[in-house]
Amino acid sequence: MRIVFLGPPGAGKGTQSKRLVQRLRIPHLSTGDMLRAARDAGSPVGLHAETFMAAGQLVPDPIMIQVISHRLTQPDCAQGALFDGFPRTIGQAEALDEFLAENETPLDVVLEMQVDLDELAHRMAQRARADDRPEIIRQRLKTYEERTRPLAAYYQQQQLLRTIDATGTPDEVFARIVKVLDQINPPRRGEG
Ligand code: B4P
Repeated sequence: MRIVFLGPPGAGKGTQSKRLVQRLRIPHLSTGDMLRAARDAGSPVGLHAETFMAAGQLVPDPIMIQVISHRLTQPDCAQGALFDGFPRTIGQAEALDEFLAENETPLDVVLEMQVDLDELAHRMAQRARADDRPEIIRQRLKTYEERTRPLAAYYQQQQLLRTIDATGTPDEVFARIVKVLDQINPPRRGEG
């Protein structure tokens, strides 16, 4: 399967992705993790990206498209992938559609995680990552509203969008995700 996780910062995309890739046995493509790894390795792309991440802004599309396209050409992505935090702009979504169409590997579903603002702020404050300071959190939420929220309509139009109530415990959220995925792709006997 090819799945996109959409949702504001702190919605639990990373948390749920880690669980889901274990169940589905597909690679976890977290652009946030890729950028942090590149930054920690001191690569030019990573150091450039850090200036945007630290300010709560999106890393420019050309960099992100290059990063994800490179990753998608690796053999483990042939059977499927979980996109966690990509795409985040219409430009990224169009580039992904183009890449997947060329390879005849379309998306199966886009899961939009919904959580209210107070809960998001609370979750991120507890995590205490460098970009989780209150003023940066506000900027990241603003960036999400302006640049990423429009993707819900984009994927709705393609009839790929499913919304997930992402409040409650991680177990509760995961159960809702599995239920939606089982409706799309019913488990074979013996699985589950
Ligand atoms: P990401 O790493 O994608 O981070 P995120 O959106 O903040 O987090 P996520 O939703 O995964 O939340 P998590 O599960 O960790 O991006 C970081 C930055 O990288 C971006 O701001 C941007 O600058 C850059 N970037 C990444 N991709 C990009 C792209 N495509 N284009 C441009 N720029 C890009 O959960 C958060 C916290 O909540 C955790 O502490 C977790 O334990 C907790 N939590 C999760 N689920 C919970 C639950 N059900 N109940 C209680 N707590 C919960």
